[in-house]
Amino acid sequence: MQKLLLLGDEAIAQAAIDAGISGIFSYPGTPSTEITEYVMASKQAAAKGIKASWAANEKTAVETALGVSYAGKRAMSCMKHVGLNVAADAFVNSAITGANGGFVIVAADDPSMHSSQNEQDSRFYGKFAMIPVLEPSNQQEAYDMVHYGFDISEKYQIPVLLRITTRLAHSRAAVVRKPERPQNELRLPSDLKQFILLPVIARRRYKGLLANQVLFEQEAETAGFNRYFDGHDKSLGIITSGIAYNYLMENFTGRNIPYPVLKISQYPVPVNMITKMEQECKRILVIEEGAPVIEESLRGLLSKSLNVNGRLDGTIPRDGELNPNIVAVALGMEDHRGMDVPGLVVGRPPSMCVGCSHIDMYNALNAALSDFTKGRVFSDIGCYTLGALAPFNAINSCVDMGASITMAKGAADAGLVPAVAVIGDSTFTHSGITGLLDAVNSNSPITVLIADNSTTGMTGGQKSAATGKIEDICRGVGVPEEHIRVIKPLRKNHEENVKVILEELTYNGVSVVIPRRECIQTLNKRMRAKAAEKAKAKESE
Ligand SMILES: Cc1ncc(C[n+]2csc(CCOP(=O)(O)OP(=O)(O)O)c2C)c(N)n1
Repeated sequence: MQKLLLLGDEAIAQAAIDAGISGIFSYPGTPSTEITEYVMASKQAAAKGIKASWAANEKTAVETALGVSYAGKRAMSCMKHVGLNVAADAFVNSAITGANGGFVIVAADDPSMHSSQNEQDSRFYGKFAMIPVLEPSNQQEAYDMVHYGFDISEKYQIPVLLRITTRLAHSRAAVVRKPERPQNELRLPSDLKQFILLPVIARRRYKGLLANQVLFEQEAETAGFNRYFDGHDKSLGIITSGIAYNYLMENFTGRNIPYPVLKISQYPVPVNMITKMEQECKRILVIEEGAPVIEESLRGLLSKSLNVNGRLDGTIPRDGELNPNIVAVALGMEDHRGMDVPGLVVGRPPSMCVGCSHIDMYNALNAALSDFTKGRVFSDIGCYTLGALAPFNAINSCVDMGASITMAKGAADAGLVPAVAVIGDSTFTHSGITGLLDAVNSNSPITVLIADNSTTGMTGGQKSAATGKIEDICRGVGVPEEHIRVIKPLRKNHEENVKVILEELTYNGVSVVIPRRECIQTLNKRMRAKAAEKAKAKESE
């Protein structure tokens, strides 16, 4: 079969195409974005008519994919870990409705918060929803697990969660492809009431989900992704999972480990394999990327009080991404940390691009707010969050997508008037609209700046669902027409922009100011593509 050099994200995307998906619906978020981008750019996917699109948010993405599954076809939905919080209602309930066509949800966790606001472990969500969870340790396994995930999803009529982490998503390795499968035919569920979660149906379905747990456990014992490797030195047994398995291997030349090793890549945890290790070994070391999910579950499983080391007792740091060196230290081996980065490479804090429209927006906002006391700007997640840094020091919060408007409303309702929200165009359609409706319904005195650079800039410039629609949405939600103001954030317009913002700050109700100018990165990209097209046309003349 063909061998390809792929990122972990790309391996998942290629596998989804080969495994016969009919649709992929996602919302961008590092480190998951490249999965959907790969399918969007794939000629193979286009030829197969696979639908690939960015949804307004992760919840709408999961629900759309569930609709594809309802229709009997295979679907995938991808997001970063915090995206699963947004999709959680649909995600957890989809475990009760079950799947019809195969349904795989990919959550990409970001230990050490390289580009995230928290460090959460999506395996908890899988356990919470009581569905099978797959956790690949390398790119090939990621590819294979997508095929297997669709298999068990259809076999047990259940959504499957594929959990990856940053290092796997963004590193490349050779991947051997499997034969392509055709897409499913349209085939509605045999029980047309299965997806109606009225209590009487949901109770029955929930009992079915509980009954299936034993089958999911058997799958985890027998599918071959969970493996027990024997070792002659039983003073220690090692349980490891996902990418952490590779970090363990890197510490032993020739991959010769003296201790028994249990590699867990499929959940629910394989109880029989764990019991075997408990019986054989004096002590267990748990090495897992993310939260101590396996380690905590051991506490309920082990019959005798065995010595268990891991993140919970500090043998491994409680937070942050693992690496081979941390694993070596946990094993009592030599600390082979490399040399420190020499002073030649100076750390570079993040900053907005030269020419970014957000710079002019913050200059105008800061000037407009100069006569008010500080601490009244609630921001959101996007490139404009960099307004927190010097020289702007312009914002006072960034919590989760959409929280700018709702927090400003809360603060205004509590008496902080005026309160300001700053939200990007993509974040506005992701989670800002309902908060704006709440503010309109209570006529809260807030001014909302919707920073419209007509793209999802932070994650690399994906299409924004808001483009061309923001004024209509605000009008539809009930913001008075005369308090929806569009400004062009440019240095030459500074005085005029300050005046507009100031006028709206003094309005005693909900006002919206839309600083609108294309993202400098997407503008440059567009210009380059145009120039290349022109040059090509000239060549062929
Ligand atoms: C729930 C959730 N999903 C996805 C992300 C990743 N993410 C961070 S900001 C952002 C959108 C940024 O776009 P926009 O609001 O238009 O602002 P811009 O970066 O273009 O200024 C995304 C998708 C996230 N942090 N949280």
